[in-house]
Amino acid sequence: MTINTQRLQEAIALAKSQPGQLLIDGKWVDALSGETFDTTTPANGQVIRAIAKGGPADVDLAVAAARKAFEEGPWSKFSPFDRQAVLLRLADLVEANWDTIATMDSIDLGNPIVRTSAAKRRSVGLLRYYAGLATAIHGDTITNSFPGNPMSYTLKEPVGVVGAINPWNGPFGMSVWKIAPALATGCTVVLKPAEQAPISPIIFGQLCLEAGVPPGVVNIVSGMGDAGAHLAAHPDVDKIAFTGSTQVGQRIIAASAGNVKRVTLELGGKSPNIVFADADLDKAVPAAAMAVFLNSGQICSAGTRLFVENAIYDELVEKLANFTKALKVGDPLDLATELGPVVSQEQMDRIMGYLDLGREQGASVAAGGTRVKHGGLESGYFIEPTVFCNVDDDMKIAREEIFGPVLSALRFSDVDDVLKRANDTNFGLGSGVWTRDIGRATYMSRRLKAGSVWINSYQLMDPAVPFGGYKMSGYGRESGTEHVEEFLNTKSVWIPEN
Ligand code: TXE
Repeated sequence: MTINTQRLQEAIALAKSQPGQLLIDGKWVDALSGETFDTTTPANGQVIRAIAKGGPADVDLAVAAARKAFEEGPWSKFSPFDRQAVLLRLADLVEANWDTIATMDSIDLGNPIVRTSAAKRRSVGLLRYYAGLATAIHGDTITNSFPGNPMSYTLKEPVGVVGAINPWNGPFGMSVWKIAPALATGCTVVLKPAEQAPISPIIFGQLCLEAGVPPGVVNIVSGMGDAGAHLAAHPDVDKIAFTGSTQVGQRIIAASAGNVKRVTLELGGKSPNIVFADADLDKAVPAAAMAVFLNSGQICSAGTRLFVENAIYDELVEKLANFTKALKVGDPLDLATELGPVVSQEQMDRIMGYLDLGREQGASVAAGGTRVKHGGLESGYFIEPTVFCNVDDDMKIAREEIFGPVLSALRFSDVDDVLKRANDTNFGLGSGVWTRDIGRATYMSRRLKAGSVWINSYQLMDPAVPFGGYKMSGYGRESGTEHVEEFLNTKSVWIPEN
């Protein structure tokens, strides 16, 4: 499946007609340095457009605007119902502009258009869900033990200025996921999108303005890691919401210590997906494959360690390999494409390194295993979806996050043994269990050390259901009412009767 260059040029022209500057205090501005960086499409490495390269000085301006909007601006006078109305308008605008957003994420990130189009439901759903929560925030009246029972109650107050730092694997959706709860609670935001896929987050900034978000409430500073680091260390930022690598997450914790910021972290994973012999294999095989190959494996909760019960191991691996070989890899803008390229040359090289390592350490390749070097895809960052079998727990491909379309199939024969092995990782984001035995499903779900357990399913996510990690996959929860709490302070008020 070759790249349709005319369609790509049309999409690039559309990208060039979108804003590409920094959004600070309600205005589009160049970086103070005047510098820009090029964002490219992983479909063939072509430059899409130049984007303003914000640095620490621009972050300072954005944080000052966010502080002013939080303390003095009209935002602090918006009632919860006003904020709800803004979020609902924003949801309508996002819905109306979805074709552009989907096209931008498909060329900037490489995610197939079928998937970026389907992601509308999630982004619009998130905005409407947080709009609902904006008017549902409340404290409690609490009975206490003092004589005379003075009144004691809690108030919920926005934490203040939020620094949101995002990765590239869900450029638009993750921008919504960080900004919508901040707006629902009355916080103001400085977003630092990922340098690999900055176009659609900037479009979200434009839509915020159109929806009536006041100047300074949402600021967007595209740029490199130094802009993120400055935000994380900034003394006037009250909270950092970060999604990305565990290594950068650790740096953010250190940087945030200066003013003891609130921090939420959604980091890497090496999630186990466990298939018992009694599972419905017709459902388990495609789901287990797509638990890894969705977004070319660039999903933090990808079920990359597939544990298969001994009795069905050979059968399942064969079915999985056949399913994988039939997946259509190609042009992200083609409706028939199921897997696009990975995001960058850097990520491709990293993944190719793991493919070599898997072979060197003794794993066998049941499907894929190489870069796609034919059919007009040679200049893009395409990697065949890959199934490794005969993988041992100690191999690097079974221990480290690859963040590419690479699945490792491991054998097991005992429930408690597989539980121990599944939990033998520093990560704890997702997990899956495939069985028809409800007792076993319950047993497993209670013992898996992960923030999500999917039974006879994988990767289900909803605005109302919390998502987050155990262990080095991070802390804090996104989605659900718990997410809103991450943006609130609780104040206790005491009032004696006299
Ligand atoms: O992530 P980074 P990268 C994992 C995945 C991937 C690896 C590297 O394994 O292969 O991380 O990806 C900003 N202070 N995940 O390099 O570096 C950076 O500019 C503050 C898992 O893209 O963590 C970008 O905006 N910010 C993951 C964001 O942090 C800094 C998603 C993420 O970049 C910074 C992505 C610093 N010192 C990668 N340095 C997931 N959990 O979904 C960089 N940044």
